[in-house]
Amino acid sequence: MKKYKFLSLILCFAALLLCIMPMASLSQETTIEPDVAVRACFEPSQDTRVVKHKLYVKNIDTLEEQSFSLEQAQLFMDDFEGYTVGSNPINWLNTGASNSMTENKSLFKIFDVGGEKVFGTSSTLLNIHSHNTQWYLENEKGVEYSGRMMRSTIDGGIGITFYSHYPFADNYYRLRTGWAQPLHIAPHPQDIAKVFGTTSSDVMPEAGKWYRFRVMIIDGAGKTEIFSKAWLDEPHLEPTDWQVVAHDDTNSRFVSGTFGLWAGGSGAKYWDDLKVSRVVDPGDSCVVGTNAYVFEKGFFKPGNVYDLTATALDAYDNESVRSAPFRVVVSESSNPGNGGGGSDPAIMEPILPPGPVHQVY
Ligand SMILES: [Ca+2]
Repeated sequence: MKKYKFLSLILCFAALLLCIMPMASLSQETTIEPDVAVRACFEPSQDTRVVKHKLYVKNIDTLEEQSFSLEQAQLFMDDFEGYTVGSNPINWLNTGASNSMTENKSLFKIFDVGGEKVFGTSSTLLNIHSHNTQWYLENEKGVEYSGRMMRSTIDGGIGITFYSHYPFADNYYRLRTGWAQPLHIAPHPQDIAKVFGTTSSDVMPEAGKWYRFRVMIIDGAGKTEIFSKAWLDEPHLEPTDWQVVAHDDTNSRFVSGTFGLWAGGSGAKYWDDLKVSRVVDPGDSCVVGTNAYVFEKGFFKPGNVYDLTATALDAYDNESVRSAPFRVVVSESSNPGNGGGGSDPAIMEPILPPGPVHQVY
């Protein structure tokens, strides 16, 4: 990471203009209801590590400033609360022991753990899996797989799979802990899939405690990059830094697949709050649709003037240079925060012409 920052600095001094890439520009939506949405547009960048956008909104009248990180586009989310205990959630395929690709419905099911519905297994068979059959991720610049997991004994092996080719082929990347190992990336099978870099964390999940995890997979230039972190569930805070910073730059690297669960050995293993999101694609010039910033109702006050600036964040949450401000005024006549039931769209009018890094749509 330090090396990367240093390299960026060198490049910045060498080419002052280029160093603000991805240059951010802002555009406006005029008919999003009930809240205002702003689209952020970025110049395509060579830096595929740009994964998140951030918007700063400054009220020119009060000088109050707030920032918003762009929500990633959610593809899948299940907290399993909608299922009955003992049932199989839809779109999940359970497969048998020893990395079998044959279905075995009984291995994974819904459990009640502490009053919450979770997905899990009480089987102690080795190398069993459940795979999501709804999503086969491909042609994605980046995706993030998050959730939480817990094992009932320290001897149990528990993990999650991603870019998995089940049930067609027995290969995938995996974040797992097992036996006396901390959470680490264990690609499978080892003679095909290889990862390099910092492939292990120092997090050794304790028995009976939930651990949150985030895994981000980026399709970089000639390599699949894998970032991950895990931490004790609330009230513990998410660590700032990625614990795993790994990559696979072999010719057989995986760039597509589904996501799932892996387990083996003693005790029960549980998963919950599984979510897969699309990481903001830096190759797209604009962030649209579900990627738009949506503000709380009443956030923008009628008649007030705002400066919007955007920036991009890399995988380490380092910000690029902010864009020049894009000034808007919220119309007096159409205020999203006036309690009108959200029927009136907010109108944000640009009062400055677009500058060199601005594009107004
Ligand atoms: Ca749940």
